[in-house]
Amino acid sequence: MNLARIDLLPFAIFMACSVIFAIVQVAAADKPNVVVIVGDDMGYADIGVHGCKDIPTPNIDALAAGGVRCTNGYVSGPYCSPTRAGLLTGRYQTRFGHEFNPGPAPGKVQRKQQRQLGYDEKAGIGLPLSETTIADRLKSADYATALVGKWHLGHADPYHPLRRGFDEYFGFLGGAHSYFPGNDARIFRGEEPVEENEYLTDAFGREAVAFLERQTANRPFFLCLSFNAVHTPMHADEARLEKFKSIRDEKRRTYAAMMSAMDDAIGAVLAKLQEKKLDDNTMVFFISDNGGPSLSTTTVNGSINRPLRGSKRTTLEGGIRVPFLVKWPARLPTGKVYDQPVIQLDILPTVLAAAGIEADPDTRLDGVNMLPYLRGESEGPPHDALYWRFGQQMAIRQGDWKLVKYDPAVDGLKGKATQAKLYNLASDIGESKNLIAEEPERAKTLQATWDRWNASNMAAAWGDGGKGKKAKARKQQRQAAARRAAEKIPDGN
Ligand SMILES: [Ca+2]
Repeated sequence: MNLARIDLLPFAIFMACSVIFAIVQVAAADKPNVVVIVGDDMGYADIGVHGCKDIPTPNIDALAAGGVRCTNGYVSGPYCSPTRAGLLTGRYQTRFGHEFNPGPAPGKVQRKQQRQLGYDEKAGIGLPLSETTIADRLKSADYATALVGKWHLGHADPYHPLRRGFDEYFGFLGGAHSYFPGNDARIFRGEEPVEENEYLTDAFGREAVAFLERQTANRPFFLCLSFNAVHTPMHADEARLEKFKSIRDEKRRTYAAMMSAMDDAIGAVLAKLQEKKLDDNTMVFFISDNGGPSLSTTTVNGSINRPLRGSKRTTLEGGIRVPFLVKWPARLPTGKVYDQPVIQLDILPTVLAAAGIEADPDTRLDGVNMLPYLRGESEGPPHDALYWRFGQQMAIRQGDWKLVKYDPAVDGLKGKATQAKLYNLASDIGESKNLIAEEPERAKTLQATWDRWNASNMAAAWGDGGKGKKAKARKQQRQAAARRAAEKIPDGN
């Protein structure tokens, strides 16, 4: 027997393990950290780098200066919950019935779709459990994951952020929330209701910073900082209101103060990344979940979408084109402006590519990895076309052309949706000159392309996209209102 060989065996095993451990450590250190910051109901015009004059946003502007600003950045819908569903899955939410905001009371007409998606009727509705979130995927790759802020993807237990891939959660489950303490509305840490005494946007900033404080370079992390600012209710603190006393319109003044609070919180997050020397290898995304609401039946907040036309709730540019910034000093250019259309669905595949994570082949992702495009390595547009469906409204953008049926309330009319209209966004960003009579063939082709895409969608699993009668919808609203009152959970849209 070779004694020397036996003696050396444990040492060799130890050395081999050390090498493997070192490789794993290096790989973990190489994986970028990810921070996704979501604003709520922001106007396209309301950041400094988009020309805003009355509301300084130095920290959002710094984010743009340190990375890439996507001027044609979109979200996949004009409402809160659907676009958050798209963000977390990298898939058009219409593929899985999440076309509208989920309410607590699902309607019978959509039960078929709900059964198809595996809903437990007693458990309520939310982001279908058939879907895998970006947090699930990153957690599986050993990321530390946290959500701070608004959820709006289901109140019920199975849909709780802690069961959708997030290790940590601080925030509220509904679509809107008071910014001031004392109204008994629930803020949760994990699953425990907590008493929060700070102005809510400041509290979300504080919690995001505290999460970053606990992170090290040894393990990558994913933080989703999901503000309800600048969604209604219009609540601002006195100090920030004082800062904007020169703005005469009261709603705009309050909006400015709320924007300023969000910008301050973003500044604190960026400063903490820098202080911990984590900023170089941290990807930071910033989007709004939909455009600014200006239509009278939306959550009007004083936002401005100029030069875009339309509002939250419409498939015109004002509802779906949003501030869209990406910063990753280690791998992306700084101060770059990128003009090809991208969409929030791209964030998930971009993050997975950056982290070297393969998406399971069974999942059909709609987003694409933006990195080669933003780095200038791939020419041409990342998408052949982008698509929207929101009830009777629709839109497709292919190149500079857009075919759209939008909410007629924009034109002061009633009804489900306008006739299809054709716009060239390169020459008419404000969608004012309908070219459908001049370009009928182009319109027909765009409609056919949208129809092919739509064939792979399913009917809405809830909301006003079904064939429910008005009385039933009113009953559902009454039930939802009663439940919110009982639980003191404000809801929004
Ligand atoms: Ca929103």
